[in-house]
Amino acid sequence: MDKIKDGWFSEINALWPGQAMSLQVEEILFHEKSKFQDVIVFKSKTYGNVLVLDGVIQCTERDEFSYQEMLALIPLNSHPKPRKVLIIGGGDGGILREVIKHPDVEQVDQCEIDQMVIDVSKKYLPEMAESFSSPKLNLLVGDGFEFMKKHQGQYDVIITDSSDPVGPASTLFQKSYYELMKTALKPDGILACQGECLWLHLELIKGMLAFCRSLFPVSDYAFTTIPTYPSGQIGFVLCSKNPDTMFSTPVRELSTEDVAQMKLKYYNSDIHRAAFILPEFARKVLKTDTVENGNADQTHNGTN
Ligand code: SPD
Repeated sequence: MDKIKDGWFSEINALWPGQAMSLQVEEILFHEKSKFQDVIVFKSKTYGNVLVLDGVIQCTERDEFSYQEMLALIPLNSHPKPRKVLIIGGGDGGILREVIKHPDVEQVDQCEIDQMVIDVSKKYLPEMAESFSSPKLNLLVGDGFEFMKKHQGQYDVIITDSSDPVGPASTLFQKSYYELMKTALKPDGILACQGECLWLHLELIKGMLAFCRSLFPVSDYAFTTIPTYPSGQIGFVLCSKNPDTMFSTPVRELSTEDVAQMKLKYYNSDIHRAAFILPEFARKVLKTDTVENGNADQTHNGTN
């Protein structure tokens, strides 16, 4: 609770030294330690209810849609027929809510390690957690590594909605985790993972894309803007086992009617394409191995 002082929550963390996002607190709704982490939900003055894990903002009711729509729909709309999807993490339910909207999705397996995150989200973040009742969902509370070891070659799309690379989540940013996801995907499967911030973690992202290139024929990085994540920006690492995947060109274009019917507030097909266009300081570092085919300079690596 030392993160809340004089009615303000401040997100102070060594991952973003010298800066902190602060939100004015109206009421603390929940605070307990689970088996895995410190869990806080507070009502903020201007961002609705806020979920905080180990002192780090995971989502606010006001801006969560930016992250959840983009992390779910960029990979789904890059796959020609995403029938079976696995979500690792994502205990607030927001990614699931967006995945369920895709008309081709028939089954979603979700593996979240912390039951407390699911429970507080159902109670305090009901609009994010609304799809936990979906008949398409098979929800498992447990370890994602163990789950994938037992479910090899099964998924069209795997989405990892993790917290930051400190403590237990740090393994989700390592090569061995991507190797495991590769084995859990079908031969033409796609993965998308929380991929951190260009302004703060460029070297980490560079390292991740380097091992992705050694594992997958196609890999790329896209980003979204979101006021309550550090530096207002967060990205996604995307990999495909199918050498024909072009992440920056959605295979499923959404009409204005589709966007309205799916109740999307951030994602549309134009912003899907735009999400891959990087500022020069990042492009120089991340887009090293380019294809000259008129599309965004996504990496095609010659691996399989
Ligand atoms: N710096 C915070 C990154 C959090 C990413 N995961 C958020 C979970 C939302 N479903």
